[in-house]
Amino acid sequence: MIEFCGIELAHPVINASGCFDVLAARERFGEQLTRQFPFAAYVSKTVTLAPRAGNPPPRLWESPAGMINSIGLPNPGIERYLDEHLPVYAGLGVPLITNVMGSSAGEFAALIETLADRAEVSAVELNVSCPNVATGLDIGADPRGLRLLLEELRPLTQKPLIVKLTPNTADVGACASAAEDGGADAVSLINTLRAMALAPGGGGPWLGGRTGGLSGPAIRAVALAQVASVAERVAIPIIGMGGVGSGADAAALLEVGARLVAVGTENFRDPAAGSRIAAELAGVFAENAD
Ligand code: RRO
Repeated sequence: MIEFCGIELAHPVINASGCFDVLAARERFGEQLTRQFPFAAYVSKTVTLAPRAGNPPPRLWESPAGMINSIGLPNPGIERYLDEHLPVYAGLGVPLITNVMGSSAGEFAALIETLADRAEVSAVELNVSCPNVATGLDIGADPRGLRLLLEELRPLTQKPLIVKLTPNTADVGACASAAEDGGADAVSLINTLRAMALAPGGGGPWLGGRTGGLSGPAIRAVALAQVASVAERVAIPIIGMGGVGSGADAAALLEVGARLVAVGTENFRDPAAGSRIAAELAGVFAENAD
């Protein structure tokens, strides 16, 4: 058992927000998914107060050892999330972490207050780091703004607050430390790195949102460096992610200071990645114990 912000988890491997669609997986894999859910906790895709359609297509670009997404936060809004998604997520048999994003402190506050008395939700992850929307982004790269935001949100719920940090900043350690000072219970990193691809044959940017976020093995070394530097700055637990595709990758993030590891882009290549990586990680631990 792993303890994380007072929550008991069977192992240290969870999914990265937006990278494992339970509703789609249930259609494909049926009840087996809920009998043997691959992750120790489920992190849902970012939800906002009002519904959002997302960015215009194209939304994906495959790059060497990775991909660039410009999804733009499509989601049904918090009301439909509670009515339609929450009952399914609550039946997965693992703790649920709901990821939320607001474009102002007031929107974040409304989301947190709405979730505060929902017993199905074990923790809330604050997305201050999506690279694909015009608003809500800068606060994650501004240590003072981040501390003030957390100070405002902290009294609104007893649930653990996890701050999803942006890698698109010169000093991620300062942002993590500010989140901790403001009352965050944990930090998670890294979100995607801002990136761009041009349309083959000309015509400007390929992605409908112009720029997007780079993920996958291409960012693994960046994630390792940023998690290591955050671990030197904060005492609160860290969820490490970025290019994790194997138990060895997960073990590396744990070695530099992460408490949990999240699997993101690898889920799109291998829908069974969660259980495979958790098993590989257990193998790494067993080898090290010998
Ligand atoms: O939806 C997205 O475009 C998105 C989000 Br919310 C995020 O946090 N990170 C990302 O790479 N894409």
